[in-house]
Amino acid sequence: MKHFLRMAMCAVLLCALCVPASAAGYKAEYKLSVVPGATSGWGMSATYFADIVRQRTDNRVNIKVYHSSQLLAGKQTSEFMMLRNGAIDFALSSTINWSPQIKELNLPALPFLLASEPDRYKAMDAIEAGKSGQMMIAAIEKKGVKIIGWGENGYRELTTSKGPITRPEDMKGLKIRVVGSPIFIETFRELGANPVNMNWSEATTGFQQGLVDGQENPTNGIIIPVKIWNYHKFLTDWHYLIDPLLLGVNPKVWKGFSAEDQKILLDCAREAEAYGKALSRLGMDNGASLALLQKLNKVPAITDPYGCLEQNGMTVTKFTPEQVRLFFDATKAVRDKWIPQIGEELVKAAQADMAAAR
Ligand code: X2X
Repeated sequence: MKHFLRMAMCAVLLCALCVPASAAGYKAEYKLSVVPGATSGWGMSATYFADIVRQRTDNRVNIKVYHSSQLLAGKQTSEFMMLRNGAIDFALSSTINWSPQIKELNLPALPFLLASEPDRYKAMDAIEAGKSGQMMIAAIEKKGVKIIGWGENGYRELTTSKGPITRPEDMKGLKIRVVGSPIFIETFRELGANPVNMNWSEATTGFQQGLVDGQENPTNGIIIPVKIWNYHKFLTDWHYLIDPLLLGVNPKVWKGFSAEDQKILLDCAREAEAYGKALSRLGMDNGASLALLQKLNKVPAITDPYGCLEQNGMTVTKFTPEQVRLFFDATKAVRDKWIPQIGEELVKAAQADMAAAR
């Protein structure tokens, strides 16, 4: 009997040793929130991130992606508070969705901020990697969410059922769906349109029912996956802003990971950012995105976004620099009002970051 007890104790001890020490106290599942659907660019980036994290941590960190605003009861602007309060562990989100809580995150939404940059992607990367990116991250972390990486939704382009849109006057009276973020409402009002605040979770039904005449979102990440041509036949390539994403973690959750796992998570976030940016920029850069996706063996079915839009009967209007200038001038009042709210210092830092990358 004594012998049996000794054997049993040994077995218990051995089992305890089998459990990796760093997994002690880890959750069985970490919830990652994504506002749009699984086939959106960010839905795919989030899945990529979760998959490589699971592999490289030998299943210690098991992240499940909840797309289509499932964790948010459809309300995308409540995501930041839920992440901060721990109802959500991770989120890959647009700065737009968190901007009602963090005014600095309105910087990328300043209309035509990148308009005169020779290489807008390079300019956006320079903001994220530079002092202005650090300032945005510091503002978020001060409000209680840890940031571990960037991502990209992409150039937000305008799609409409009426068109084509070639000059600011064409915007008059158009009902355009926007996120419930004040700077977007003001930008479209300034252009003479009639902005309608609608959650993304309800937007496609809204398009179907013809509640609005148009919307703005990125081509690769959103417009193609939702087959916008079923509702809108005109796409205006005005490049009025690039919508960056942020990968955030609840700070308590972050502190619960071992130093080794935190490092793995940071590495995976960097790789997911590169993958997500390639999805967003595919067919819109010099071929670098396609080359990366080929290297990763992750080339999506559609590699020629403009060809795809045209095949589906859409008319694409690509703005000339002169047309961009007209819209830039027409939105001056929005920039003048919002720059002091975002912070002059942050805007100046962004301009310096972009200038250094030229
Ligand atoms: O609601 C949108 O337009 C979307 C999906 O792009 C965001 O979450 C900002």
